[in-house]
Amino acid sequence: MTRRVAYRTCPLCEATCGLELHLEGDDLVLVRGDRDDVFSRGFLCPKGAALPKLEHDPDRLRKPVVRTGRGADATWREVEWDEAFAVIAERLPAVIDAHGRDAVGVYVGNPGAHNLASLVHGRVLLQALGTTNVFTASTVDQMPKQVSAGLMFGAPLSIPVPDVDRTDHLMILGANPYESNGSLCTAPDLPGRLEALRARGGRLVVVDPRRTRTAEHADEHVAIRPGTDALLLFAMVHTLFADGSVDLGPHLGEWVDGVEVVRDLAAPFAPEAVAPACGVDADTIRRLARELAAAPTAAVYGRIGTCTQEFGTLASWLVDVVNVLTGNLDRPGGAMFTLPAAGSSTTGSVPAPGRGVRLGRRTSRVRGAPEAFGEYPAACMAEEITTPGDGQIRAMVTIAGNPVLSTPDGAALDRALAGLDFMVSIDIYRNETTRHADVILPAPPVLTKGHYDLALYQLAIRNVANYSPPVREHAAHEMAEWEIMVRLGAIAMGMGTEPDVDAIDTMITRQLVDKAVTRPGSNVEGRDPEELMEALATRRGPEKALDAMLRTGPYGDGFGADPDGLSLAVLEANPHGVDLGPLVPRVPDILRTPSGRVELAPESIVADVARLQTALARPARDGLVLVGRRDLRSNNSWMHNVEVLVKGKARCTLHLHPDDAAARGVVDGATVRVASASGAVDVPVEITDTVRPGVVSLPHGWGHDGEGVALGVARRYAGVNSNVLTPADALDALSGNAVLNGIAVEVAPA
Ligand SMILES: Nc1nc2c(c(=O)[nH]1)N[C@H]1C(S)=C(S)[C@@H](COP(=O)(O)OP(=O)(O)OC[C@H]3O[C@@H](n4cnc5c(=O)[nH]c(N)nc54)[C@H](O)[C@@H]3O)O[C@H]1N2
Ligand SMILES: Nc1nc2c(c(=O)[nH]1)N[C@H]1C(S)=C(S)[C@@H](COP(=O)(O)OP(=O)(O)OC[C@H]3O[C@@H](n4cnc5c(=O)[nH]c(N)nc54)[C@H](O)[C@@H]3O)O[C@H]1N2
Ligand code: SF4
Ligand SMILES: [Mo]
Repeated sequence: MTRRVAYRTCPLCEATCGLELHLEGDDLVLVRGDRDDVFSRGFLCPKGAALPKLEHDPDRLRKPVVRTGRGADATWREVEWDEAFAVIAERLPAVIDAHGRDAVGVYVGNPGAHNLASLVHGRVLLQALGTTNVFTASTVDQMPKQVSAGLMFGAPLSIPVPDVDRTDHLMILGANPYESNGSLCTAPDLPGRLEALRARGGRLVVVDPRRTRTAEHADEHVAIRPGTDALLLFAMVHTLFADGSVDLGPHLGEWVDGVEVVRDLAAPFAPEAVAPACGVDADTIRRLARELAAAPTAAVYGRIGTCTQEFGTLASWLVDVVNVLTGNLDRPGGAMFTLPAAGSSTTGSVPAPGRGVRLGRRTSRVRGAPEAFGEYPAACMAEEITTPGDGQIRAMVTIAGNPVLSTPDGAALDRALAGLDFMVSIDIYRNETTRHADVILPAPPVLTKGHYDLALYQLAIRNVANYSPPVREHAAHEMAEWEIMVRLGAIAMGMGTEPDVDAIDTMITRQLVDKAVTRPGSNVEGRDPEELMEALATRRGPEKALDAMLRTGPYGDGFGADPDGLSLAVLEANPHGVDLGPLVPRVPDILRTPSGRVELAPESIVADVARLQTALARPARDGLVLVGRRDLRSNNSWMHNVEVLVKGKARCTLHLHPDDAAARGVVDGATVRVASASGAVDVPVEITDTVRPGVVSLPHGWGHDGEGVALGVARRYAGVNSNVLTPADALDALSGNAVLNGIAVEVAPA
């Protein structure tokens, strides 16, 4: 059979690597890194290379399935799409009619952020469902950063990224890009870029309770106590003020409000005051601050470890406070804002001020947790399902998510889902979560999807644009994911099972076009929307909307206004991507705060500092705390059914320091019981001094041996669900983000 080659961006993690796909007919047989990719230059990790195995996985759902019976009596039946939608149309609107729209809850998982269909049409599905009970993986992930960025800069995705390729000094807290390949910092081959930073004489400092591979490749590793990053960063701020070395730089100085407030807030957090809590001595803290201030350019970057903890928003905020105070925000080599080609809310030419962000417009029914950007904490899901009363969730829609393994108190959520009146999932597997669904609608294989990283290119360390067309057509039994979403939305709107899919699709793009022609200063301001829609008439689905976004975006062709500008056609002609250059300063244009300035001391954040002070005063607790970890060959909960990635040494083990092991009489390889306030798991132990004493580490996303889980390979490497140990009541107050790291646990021989 003839071989052909196609290019596409890897959809599996945030690194957006270019893949060279080798196909025999429509069959994917080999994946290589695309050496001509403008961003990734041939980089590839084992997950990308395993894409053929994922596409061919016999356990993948190929047709919709409908469940009858529950638990041990459940049976699953493959059905045609018509029948699947008929079942949904019979049961979902019935829940809405009887109990109102809030009786339907939605959970959107991580792959949704890597999926153009979900980013464009998923929003329409949420609108169609019309529920306030929206949950996503964001509140077990980056919500604190979105809150701090929203309050400081005026929009939740105005998140500064470290200018890794040009910086002289990088301080990383709570991220391990040697395993994760980076997050909120889109940078293919981030490890290689860190090595290049050191090779050109730069300095890399890693703050992590574990000596990770990233820490091993750094100039310095600071083994902090979990959950204390806000204290450490505050002490660095304190030092900068005490030294008189605060210098915002001429580029930024006049655009920042609140510097004095921050100075006063930092007063109680002297290095000596925080050192015992952080487990980092005062001299080290002072030196870390001074090195940052002295470096020609520097950036501080915090990720999962700084977000999914008790003071997630404060730590996320302080990361950027330090960037500002050292003069490194918004300048080359510092922490900068991307100018993406499409999909940004801050690339219009209307300058600041803006409306800013408002948080806590509603509170959750059961515990009164505030919403953030339209979502309630994922940690509230189980109680909203099980607590009777008005507004109780009685049906769930899950899209590309596995919250039973990825959100707090997974065991409670598992039980809650089992008691729903109705559940529908869009997924590719019947796993720990989707086994509770009455209907699972299978997303089609990657090869059928067009791909553009609408979300991740907003956080890239270079301005890039790369579109991958579908590699093959849908087979007869496959349905585009955007069409699945449109159909599901139509059913929720009471439009039945035969909606006019193209009319709904066209409406989505029409809304974008209408906005663009009325946006002052846009490259199509005042144009006739009909004319623009005509130019998009040959496109369908997410591509139609994407083309509109690209053409009206900051590099766009403005539908003829700039013949050299970007459009989807230009990206189609450049299969290795288009490099739009290094990051450029964006202050003040990017600012959308009501003041039109950088808010260094937003009110709600200032108010939260009292909570941190209380923590500083509380006596140190003896005993162990649990943190997570990631592995290069794994991807949250869902790539464990690919044998080449899971085989070998067991991955789901508890890392325990030799001193802590000796104190408990635990030997390497023994099974221990790890118990927290919310539950217990039995897991094999790996004794290692890569964790600091007092800290144990267990990866999340495992525990695949449940009843009804149709993952043949993963079942053999089941592991345990670490989120059984995550209490659902521990949240970062401002963002509603779950505290997944720094959990008090006890470990004893099982
Ligand atoms: N303890 C602890 N818990 C954590 C974390 C941690 O560090 N520690 N990390 C958190 C983080 S950062 C995240 S992002 C979350 C992830 O939380 P989730 O998003 O809930 O979990 P995933 O494992 O990413 O599940 C992805 C689901 O999408 C399905 N899927 C894959 N491809 C597609 C597709 O193309 N279409 C559709 N429709 N479905 C698809 C998979 O089968 C799987 O069911 O976990 C969080 N949980
Ligand atoms: N191979 C692989 N790649 C992935 C994923 C995956 O599951 N596997 N998941 C993807 C997703 S959804 C995301 S969000 C990103 C996450 O990307 P990263 O943020 O790089 O995630 P981790 O590798 O979990 O690194 C977090 C680090 O924080 C440390 N840590 C824990 N608690 C604390 C603390 O209190 N303070 C400090 N300073 N550090 C702490 C942990 O020891 C860990 O090394 O990775 C993405 N890429
Ligand atoms: S690093 Fe991420 S984007 Fe790159 S090949 Fe691996 S999984 Fe895909
Ligand atoms: Mo994530």
